[in-house]
Amino acid sequence: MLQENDYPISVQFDFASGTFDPVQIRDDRKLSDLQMMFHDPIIVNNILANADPLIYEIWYHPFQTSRSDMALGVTRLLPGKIGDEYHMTKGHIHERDDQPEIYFCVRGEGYLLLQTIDGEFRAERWTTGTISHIPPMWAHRVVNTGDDLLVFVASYHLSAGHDYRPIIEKGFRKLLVDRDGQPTFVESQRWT
Ligand code: S6P
Ligand code: ZN
Repeated sequence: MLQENDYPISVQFDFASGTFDPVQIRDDRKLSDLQMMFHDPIIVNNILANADPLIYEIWYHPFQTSRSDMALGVTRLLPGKIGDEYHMTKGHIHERDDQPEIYFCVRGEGYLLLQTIDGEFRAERWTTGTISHIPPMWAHRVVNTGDDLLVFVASYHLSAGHDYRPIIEKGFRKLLVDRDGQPTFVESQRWT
């Protein structure tokens, strides 16, 4: 017997704006939400003394039925840098170690950074149209190295859970910084 929430639902994605309608929840992540993520605390504090710029928006739609818990998340990552470091998402690992995710870059360019708890590191180059599979047990972060908005669509299970602690504590092994106008990987000092 179907329950009230067991019926199909569709939303309409707009490629021009990188948004969809109807949206259920929208989260804005500002610099103050990512203080621990960028490598130069002096630059972060100098910016925060005057302003708290928006880094990205997350538009969510949970699809919960009586037997399933999928979620759609669209992230709009603004172009820009904090000092020499490109705008990026906080990054997290799923609490459940059997939970993968699909990311689809629908606009812009950059990198998907992936890292295991043991420190295995991968960087996937993204251009518009790249679709990446994030296996379970890999922390994930997206970096916008372009001049345009980067938009990606995520599909995952709500029950996967989000753990930000490993990223807050040690970050990713590599940072993406601007060196003479070129996105360049450098080793993170925080990673030991
Ligand atoms: C959820 C999925 C995305 C992120 C979003 C923001 O599993 O990976 O929807 O939540 O891209 O990133 P973060 O690291 O701030 O959650
Ligand atoms: Zn995730």
